[in-house]
Amino acid sequence: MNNLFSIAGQFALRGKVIDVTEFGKGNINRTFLVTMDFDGGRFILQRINTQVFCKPDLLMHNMLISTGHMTRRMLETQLTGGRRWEVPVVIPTGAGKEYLRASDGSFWRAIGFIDGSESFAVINDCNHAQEVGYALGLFHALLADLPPESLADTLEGFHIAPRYLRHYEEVLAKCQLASSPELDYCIRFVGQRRDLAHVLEDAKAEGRLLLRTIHGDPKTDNVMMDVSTRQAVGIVDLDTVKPGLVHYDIGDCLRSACNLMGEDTDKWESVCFDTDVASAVLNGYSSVARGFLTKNDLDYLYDSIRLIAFELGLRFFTDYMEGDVYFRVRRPNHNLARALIQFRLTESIETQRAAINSIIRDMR
Ligand code: GN1
Ligand code: MG
Repeated sequence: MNNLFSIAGQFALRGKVIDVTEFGKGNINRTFLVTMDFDGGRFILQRINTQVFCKPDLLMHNMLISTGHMTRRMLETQLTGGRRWEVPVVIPTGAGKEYLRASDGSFWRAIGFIDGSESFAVINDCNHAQEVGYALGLFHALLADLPPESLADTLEGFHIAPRYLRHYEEVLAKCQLASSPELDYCIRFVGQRRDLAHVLEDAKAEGRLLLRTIHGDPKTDNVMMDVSTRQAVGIVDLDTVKPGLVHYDIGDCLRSACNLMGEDTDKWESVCFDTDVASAVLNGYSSVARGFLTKNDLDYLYDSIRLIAFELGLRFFTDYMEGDVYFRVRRPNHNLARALIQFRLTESIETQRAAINSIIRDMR
């Protein structure tokens, strides 16, 4: 704890650190809320997981480029329509660096806390869903003219589903786990959907879908909501901002928002995809970003919703079989339980294909 105080103190530009508490439920990095001894003095301190992000300086490079671009675009355009919108701010160390490498080699960075805001792992109501969609749409709109090549690839293979499938097959071939009904269900589940993994990458290779600047992880937890107006005021967690398909983002946002039982429920068999929430999210998204979605983009939306839920299940399941080397687990078999939830969600998406396509048709 002393160590955390001293690390936080190296970022604080004025005042004294009075509290450091673990914050949020991140599966990769460790996040802390730091409180200072003056009114409103709070910021976010993060220890970057360098096993996952092996070039953390690239992460900060992307963050500075993307936040700088968004801030300029907000000033130059009317995209926010006068609404409150906050772009995360990198807080430098006292020595003027955007990150800190501690003596034990750990990598730390600080980001301003968006005052008067909070976020939720599960959607509260349709207004919340609409706002989550709006936040992602505004994020895409603000970055629409940033050439994706100006950003580094901070996490090679991220959201490239065929790579996850290949890795899964290698891990499965070596897996020594004893058979169980859940394990067998997951193996069968993946086996029946091998073709699905290629859908977006094939469309990308054929030039039907184009690379853009994406968020990479727009789950509902990452959309900050103003505590009094109940409007979205920012989107945080910019570590996976990089070139990609907006489909990864839209699929990820929907697989998160439309699962009202959350990513961690113990009743995985009851998980379902809520189409009213999907409609509200896509409505909010379209209100700011409909303009840059092409016909091809819309043609692949259903596939992306199905794929990203499946892909996350596959990533959790592979990690379970590999011995929890990627996602932080909080209990035994946690990654298996997480995988079952995403697979069940995928099935629910499949059975509601017509309803989801009808929502997408309304966007045309
Ligand atoms: C991870 O650590 P966190 O919660 O921001 C993961 C996302 C998953 C998410 C599922 C870099 O994000 O891809 O969708 O868990 N991030 C990375 O909760 O792998
Ligand atoms: Mg994240």
